[in-house]
Amino acid sequence: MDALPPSLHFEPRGDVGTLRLSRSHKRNALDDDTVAGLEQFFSAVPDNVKAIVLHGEGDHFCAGLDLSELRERDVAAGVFHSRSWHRAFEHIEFGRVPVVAVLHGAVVGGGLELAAACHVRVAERSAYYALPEGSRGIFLGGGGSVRLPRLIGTARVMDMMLTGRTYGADEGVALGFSQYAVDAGTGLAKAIELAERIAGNAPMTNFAVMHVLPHNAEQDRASGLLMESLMAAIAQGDPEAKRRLQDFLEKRAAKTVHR
Ligand code: 1HE
Repeated sequence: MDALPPSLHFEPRGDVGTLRLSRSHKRNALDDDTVAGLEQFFSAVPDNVKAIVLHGEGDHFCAGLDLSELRERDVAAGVFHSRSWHRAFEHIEFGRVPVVAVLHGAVVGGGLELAAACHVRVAERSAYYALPEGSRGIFLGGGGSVRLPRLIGTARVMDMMLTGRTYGADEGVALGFSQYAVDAGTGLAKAIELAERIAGNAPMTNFAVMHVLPHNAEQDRASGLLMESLMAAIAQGDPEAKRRLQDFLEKRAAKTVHR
């Protein structure tokens, strides 16, 4: 793996890897180097890593776009800048392995766009969500206008951007910002536990979940159903699926129960 910028810190932990936004003096605001580092990392996740946990150093997950870099940019540079975020975040959403984000403190602007590109979100109770773009005179640029309405609904995104409304961690679970809310200081451990579960799945199943579900949410019904049949056949034809089915039929596998 090529060297990452100092604002990103990767730590392998067996099947799971953690990637930390390490720019807490700027509240993990995303500057160009960090966005390029995210693209570089997620386009070449180390082969032995099966799930990633993304978290932020300090008191905040991410304060969004580094506003100090915005001053110098003209219109054309603005388009290319936004496209660079799109490339990086597409590598997260449609990469090789699922990504679990740990959210705490500010999850705002581009920080919320980054969180939305991840597959599972664990929010500590300090987490809050905001889209201050409206008040800063700018717009979403990291895919948020596409991903966020699908996550929390167009009307809610409009309200957040037009009126500056914010949401907290607990209501965030009910509204779709995150799938989990946990106590302060426990988010990383919870995310690692979830990532280890994810890493234990057959890789083809994780691939199918990450790639087919979002596409099927967007394409027409007939194409979606056909895609599902093709993916189901590919997944079940994999030797890993055969082994797991055999384990169940010979009573070596865990039962599916509700705890
Ligand atoms: C920053 C940034 C940033 C902090 N760009 N430098 N995002 C926002 O509009 C959120 C802006 N940030 C804040 O509202 C606050 O910083 C926080 C609520 C997140 C945290 O407050 P606090 O009191 O802990 O920290 P602070 O004193 O405000 O900031 C500490 C330092 O980080 C300070 O720099 P310093 O050199 O004076 O120490 C801040 O200037 C710096 N900092 N946030 C640059 N965002 C692809 S389009 C996406 C569009 C967007 O993301 S718009 C939303 C931008």
